[in-house]
Amino acid sequence: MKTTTALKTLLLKQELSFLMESHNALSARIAEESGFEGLWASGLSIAASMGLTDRNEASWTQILEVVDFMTDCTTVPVLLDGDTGFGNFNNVRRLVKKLSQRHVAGVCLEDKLFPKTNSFIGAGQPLADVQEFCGKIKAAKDSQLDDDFCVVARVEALVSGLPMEDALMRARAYADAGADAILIHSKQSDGEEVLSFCHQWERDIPIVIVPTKYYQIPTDRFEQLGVSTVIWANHSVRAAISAIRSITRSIRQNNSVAQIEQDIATLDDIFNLTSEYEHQKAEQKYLPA
Ligand code: SPV
Ligand code: MG
Repeated sequence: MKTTTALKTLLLKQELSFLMESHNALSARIAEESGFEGLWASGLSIAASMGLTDRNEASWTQILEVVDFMTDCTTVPVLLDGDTGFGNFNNVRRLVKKLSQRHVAGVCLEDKLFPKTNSFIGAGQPLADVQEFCGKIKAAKDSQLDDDFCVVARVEALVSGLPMEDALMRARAYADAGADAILIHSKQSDGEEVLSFCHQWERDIPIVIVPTKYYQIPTDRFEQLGVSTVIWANHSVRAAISAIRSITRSIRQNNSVAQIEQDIATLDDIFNLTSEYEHQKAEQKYLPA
């Protein structure tokens, strides 16, 4: 199955689907190996792994390069966090064309302004004009090279402190503009506003959520309310930071690696993850004996 079709199937199926954050090829490969059926190429996590803020400091072609390595070494679909589309409708057209060419299965576009700021920073952030954002969604849909490429429209109204009616109005407008799914985002830790949004959502198109702050709500509750897809948005890069910090500190304190050898991946693990052994077989096949 094409990865675009696989992502569309994940979004449309009755049961809850899960996308795991990946920020480079290695984390993508590990997420697939762990059984995830789809990946979230997180803007925050890719930027963090470059040592940059989540404010569009990295250019869109630098992001494209990272996501290209991710799709190259996996078979599951990748949904790219496309932020605000890196400009206006025209930048969106170019982005979607290049993503389609690189076998990225879909893009998520959020209704904020370029350069964006992470949703968990500061108070309310200015939102895009509804009609202008609808134009971006239409431009994205008109530019996809594959019929099943998915455009997820992300509603930031609740994050910006606007009332539920605004969030619903925006989501309906984005659905009308052709979005394949709506991502409703929230930074509240009790998850109530997302539950309430789902309760009031009357359209057929799928809802995607990112329970980074309201992680204590059992996923069953979202499934009961008809949520389609849950994104675990930053847990791979956060795991990497914790593990790297702990091991690095231990090496520094002990001037030795003996005490941590059992706690880290083996070299063989690296060779497996990077298909080293396949290369050895290929040498036998293609190099003169
Ligand atoms: C990301 O992973 O970059 C996201 C999700 O956009 S969040 O950080 O929650 O805004
Ligand atoms: Mg992001």
